[in-house]
Amino acid sequence: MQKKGCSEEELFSFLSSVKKNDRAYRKVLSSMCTIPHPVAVRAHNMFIETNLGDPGLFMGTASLEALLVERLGSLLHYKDAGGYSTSGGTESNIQALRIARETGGKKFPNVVVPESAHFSFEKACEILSLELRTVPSDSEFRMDENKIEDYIDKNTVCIVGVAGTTEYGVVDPISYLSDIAGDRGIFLHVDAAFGGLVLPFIKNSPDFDFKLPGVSCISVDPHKMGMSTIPAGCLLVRDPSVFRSTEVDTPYLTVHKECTLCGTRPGGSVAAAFAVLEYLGEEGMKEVVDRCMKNTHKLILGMGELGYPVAVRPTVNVASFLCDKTPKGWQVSRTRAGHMRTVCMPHITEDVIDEFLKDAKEM
Ligand code: 0PR
Repeated sequence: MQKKGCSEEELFSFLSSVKKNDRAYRKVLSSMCTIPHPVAVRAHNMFIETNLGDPGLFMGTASLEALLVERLGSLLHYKDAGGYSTSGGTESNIQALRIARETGGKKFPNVVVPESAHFSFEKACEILSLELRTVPSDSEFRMDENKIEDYIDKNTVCIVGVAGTTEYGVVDPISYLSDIAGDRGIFLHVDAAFGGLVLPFIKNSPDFDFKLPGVSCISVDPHKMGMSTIPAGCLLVRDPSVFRSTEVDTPYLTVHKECTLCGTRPGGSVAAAFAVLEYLGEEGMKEVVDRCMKNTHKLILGMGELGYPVAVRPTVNVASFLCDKTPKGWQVSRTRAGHMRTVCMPHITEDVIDEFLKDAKEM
């Protein structure tokens, strides 16, 4: 730290020079985050100093968190869902597995996840000392229905399904998982960190949420397709009493128990997440998702014409291609199998796709 502070002008000129090293979103097709919606930024700034870690001090903000949970719960077919805001999919997945472990009551617990699961489950299992069992994918990169049962036994405390996979944008057979979990009384967690704010706005999309009776818990991230500011995730549960399993005493706060993983939690991004959903409503969200899906299909068609077929037709706006090159100046990513992975977030407009395809032709 400098002994003496600097001038504000000096400081901000330094900050702008640093920011120049960040990539603007325009040519980034690898990200699941995007430019926040203007109402998100306004709401975030309005609640910037609030801390949901001590909700008794910020009762207004805490009521917004409850409203966010209520809105997301209703969207995912259970308006009485319990929940709280998290820093994103990783934290939600850790907490989901923590609840499953605590309520499962097994001495040597294991968790069954699809091969396509996000790497956050690896972190969660390591932290929680859970055995991670990985079910191979079928030819469409979904959890193979015929193999699931081979991985479940009497020590399985949680089955995980992904609704909108990170690498291929597909949805696991959640309805089948719901039947198995229901029959065996196993906690079923659905990672809809990405798909949770896409699938409800797509006609005839597969069931993945609380509509299925076996689904116990869902991760959904407003800082992805919800166009919120970062960090904004949400963990939803069918039975709010499961939160007792992760509670600790917090004697010197305004509330005396806390079930969340983080202590201090931002209210700004919660206000932002709520603001976008409220402002756009279902119709506005559907328009955003329609546009992203239209652009995804345009990209799939264009890449196909250039000789780069899509690895699997996605259900959400993530498309991966049999292509080992990268157009100059663009940011894409690679799946574990080496496919070119793209995500058509709201900042990827139709003209951006045209430009990308033009450059892809020349690579
Ligand atoms: N579950 C799924 C299905 C995800 O796709 C992700 C993130 C997570 C959980 C974890 O969410 P958090 O990162 O919010 O904890 N998937 C992206 C990924 O890891 C996140 C991402 C976002 C990556 C922006 C790059 C980027 O620029 O690939």
